[in-house]
Amino acid sequence: MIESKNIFHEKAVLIGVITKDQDIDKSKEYLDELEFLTYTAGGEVVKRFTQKMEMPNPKTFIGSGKMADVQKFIEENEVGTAIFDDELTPAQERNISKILNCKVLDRTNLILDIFAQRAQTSYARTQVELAQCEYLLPRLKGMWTHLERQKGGIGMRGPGETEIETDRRIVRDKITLLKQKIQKIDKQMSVQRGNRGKLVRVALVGYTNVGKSTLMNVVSKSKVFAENKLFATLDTTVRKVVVKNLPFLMSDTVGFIRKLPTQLVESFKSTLDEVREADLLLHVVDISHPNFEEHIESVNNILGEIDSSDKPTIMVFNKIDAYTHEPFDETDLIAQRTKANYSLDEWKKTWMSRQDGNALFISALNRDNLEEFRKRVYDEVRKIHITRFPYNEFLYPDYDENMI
Ligand SMILES: Nc1nc2c(ncn2[C@@H]2O[C@H](COP(=O)(O)OP(=O)(O)OP(=O)(O)O)[C@@H](O)[C@H]2O)c(=O)[nH]1
Ligand SMILES: [Mg+2]
Repeated sequence: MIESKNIFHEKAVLIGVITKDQDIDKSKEYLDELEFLTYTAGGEVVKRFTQKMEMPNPKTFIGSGKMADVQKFIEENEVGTAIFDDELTPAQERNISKILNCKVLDRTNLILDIFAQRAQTSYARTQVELAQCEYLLPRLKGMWTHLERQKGGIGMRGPGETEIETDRRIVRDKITLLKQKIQKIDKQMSVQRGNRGKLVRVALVGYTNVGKSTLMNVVSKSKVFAENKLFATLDTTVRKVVVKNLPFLMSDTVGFIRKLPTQLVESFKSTLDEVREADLLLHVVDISHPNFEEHIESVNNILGEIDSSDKPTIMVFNKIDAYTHEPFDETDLIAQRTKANYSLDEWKKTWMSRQDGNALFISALNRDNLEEFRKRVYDEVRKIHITRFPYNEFLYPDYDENMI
């Protein structure tokens, strides 16, 4: 299953809906992200289709007229893949495949596929494979239920059902096997973590592509893979960092995304142990992204899912070099001032007061304001450190900028 490397060699179209809860702007932002995901998976988006509707059509997600447009475009332009922004039910996927006669994927498929492509270590691969199996299993069940309904429960012992039952058993067995494998590695990793002693543990967390690995590299002088694609990092890297003479551990891990498939959060729980067991979180945000506030919310939701909401956290707003805003025209009597008009200073004020001072504004790329970053992290780590090593406090005198 994991071999599904580079399923894309072809052109793709994106399909999304505009609903009551998802206006035109939101829909555009979501499709932008879906396009970035497609690009990360190796595909090329040639057209986007959107439709205004109360709620998605239960049979085909979009209406039949729009579907005919999509079908025509796909045929005329030899498009191989249609990608829907929301999770499709097994029935929708089947119906749409029949009409479009091409590969039909949803957001979850796409994310799972990127994870499969990017998994480097056997541990990451095992976790992704588990997520893929978990995703597949209810879908096989869906197919079976569908058959049962169609045939009214009579004559169900036919080859169709047996095949699906066998498939389900194979997938279930595989899930058991993968879980055992993960458990074994977990034990080894937990021993490794135990061996690290009582050093304070700091975890970088945040939405995907915000610059966590770049910051890790700058701070710890290590070489963690960073690039402008989604989910560059799938494993957790831990480095010992010393600021002045205070040592602590810093970890960089997988980035989060809106609607991260639950199967992935589940199976990546062990990779996320580093976050769960951290003493301090550095929540990195890409302030140059128009949707950064929504990203913060998604990250906070996932932190909640892994019981890490209440940890001490510093908000680290990165990419200040790339932040742009539309200056507000005071002479325009009709226009309303919006957040898009905020200057960097206004965001600083807003977040400093919201976070009780626990916010930093930096550029990891240009190394702007890294001194303040180091100082803030040092102060927080030191507070925790001296509770663990109370007799060694004299070893860690107050921060002195000249000594870094
Ligand atoms: N302009 C600008 N770009 C940055 C900055 N920091 C990182 N980047 C770029 O943002 C992209 C993503 O950086 P990564 O460090 O890979 O991001 P990440 O958060 O580790 O991403 P995932 O591992 O995919 O979750 C890269 O192209 C970086 O060069 C910054 O301060 N300013
Ligand atoms: Mg990374």
